[in-house]
Amino acid sequence: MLKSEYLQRVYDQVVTRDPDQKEFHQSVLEVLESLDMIVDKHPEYEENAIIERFVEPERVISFRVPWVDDAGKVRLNRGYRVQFNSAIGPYKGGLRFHPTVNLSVMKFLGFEQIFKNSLTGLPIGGAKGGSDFDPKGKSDAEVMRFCQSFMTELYRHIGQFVDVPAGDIGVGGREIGYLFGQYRRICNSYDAGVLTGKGLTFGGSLTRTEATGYGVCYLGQEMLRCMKNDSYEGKTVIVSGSGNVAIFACQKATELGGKVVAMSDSNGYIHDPNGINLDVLKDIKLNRRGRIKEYVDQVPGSTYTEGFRGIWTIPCDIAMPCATQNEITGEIAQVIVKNGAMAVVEGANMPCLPEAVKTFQSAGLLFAPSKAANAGGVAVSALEMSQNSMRYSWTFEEVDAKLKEIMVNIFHNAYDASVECGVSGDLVVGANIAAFNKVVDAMLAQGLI
Ligand code: NDP
Ligand code: 2IT
Repeated sequence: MLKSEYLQRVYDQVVTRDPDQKEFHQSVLEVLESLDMIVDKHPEYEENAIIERFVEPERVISFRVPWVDDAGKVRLNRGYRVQFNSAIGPYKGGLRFHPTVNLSVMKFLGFEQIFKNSLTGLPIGGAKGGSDFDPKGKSDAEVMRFCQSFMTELYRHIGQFVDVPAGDIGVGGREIGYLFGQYRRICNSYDAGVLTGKGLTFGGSLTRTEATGYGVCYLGQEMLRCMKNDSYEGKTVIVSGSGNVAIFACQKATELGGKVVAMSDSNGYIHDPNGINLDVLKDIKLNRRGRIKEYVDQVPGSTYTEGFRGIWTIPCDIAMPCATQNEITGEIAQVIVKNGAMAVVEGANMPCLPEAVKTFQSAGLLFAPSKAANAGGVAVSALEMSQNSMRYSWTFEEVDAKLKEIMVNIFHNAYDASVECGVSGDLVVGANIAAFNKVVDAMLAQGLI
């Protein structure tokens, strides 16, 4: 139960309106629990129906995506774009292609994106999109035809000043290339800033590929430094997942002196007590689109175990879940605590269930929520938009330095907000409040929209 009657009423309405949208309810409740600490001091929120507006997307687009497979059979998927909030800038957020995509998942991700994008300090609103299409096992030609069909509808809803999609699960450089090609063909215009995560030969930014994973570690590093006078040096680290975010989180954690001993995919996990060999991992995942179990064929001393949640039974100092939402349950969190971990840094969006977050926090672990910790990807996306507008490219080192500065600022803004709220070091509350304040200011200043 929330203390504020107003917030409880808004939450009840969210649940009543869309009773099946469990992931969306979860992300809304977490934010309302944070706002519960400050809402009494802000009668203007209720007077202006601010929270009601905040939890209702500005626009939801759902469309059919027909495409032809290699056997000549017509297939059909469902596409979405949830344009959640554009108070501080054009809608911005990734596209996810995965069979689990539905409106609840799109709305939770779009809602989280409003806060994350606000925290970057850059002028970008919140959105998310995607499809229940599964790129796994599809040929390049099938993926291309699907992307072309997807963009044939999406193009009319996006634009560099309107809405700027990027990648997420199942959408990487290959997919963004096909999507951009189709956008350009339909619009007859080289609007590079309409998509981010593009290839380097057609307007992409250096460091975008690495940005989310690097950013997770930069934020983790600042958190360890400021809150425990510590670092990644000599720490045992576990990174779940083995996609874009996980690979570059593993790389940066290793560069910072940590030893990553386990990674996973949706089938199982590998344990390599000597530290993950990144060359082998990258070759399997990035060059061959293979499965993580292939790692053990090439690296003596490593083992593979079926089932992706078992990874958390391995002891570690720093846990970095970088696969997908709701991976870490309350029970798993207790195991992580019992094994002596000191910090959890969320790379995926909402990978820890609420009871897991509470378990970590009450056991005194440092906890960096995804909204803050994985904002580096979208931050460099916004830097890609800047470079596209300037018709200019920064070097890898320049973008990396800006990314680091942004992540350090995000930590301090969230930390300072937690102190102001009287819950010093609770970065969940701090990130929610710091992000919310900026968006609400912009909403109030712009009148009833
Ligand atoms: P990828 O598609 O590159 O990789 C996803 C990884 O997570 C794969 O290892 C995949 O395993 C695993 N995974 C996906 N779904 C499930 C599932 N249902 N159960 C278990 N494992 C699963 O995606 P990203 O690395 O880009 O994204 C990972 C997370 O990071 C997501 O939560 C995403 O929203 C978030 N994120 C991504 C950003 C980006 O810039 N790409 C930015 C900020 C956040 P398998 O191969 O078996 O499916
Ligand atoms: O969840 C995310 O922040 C992303 N998938 C990246 C979004 C973006 O626009 O770069």
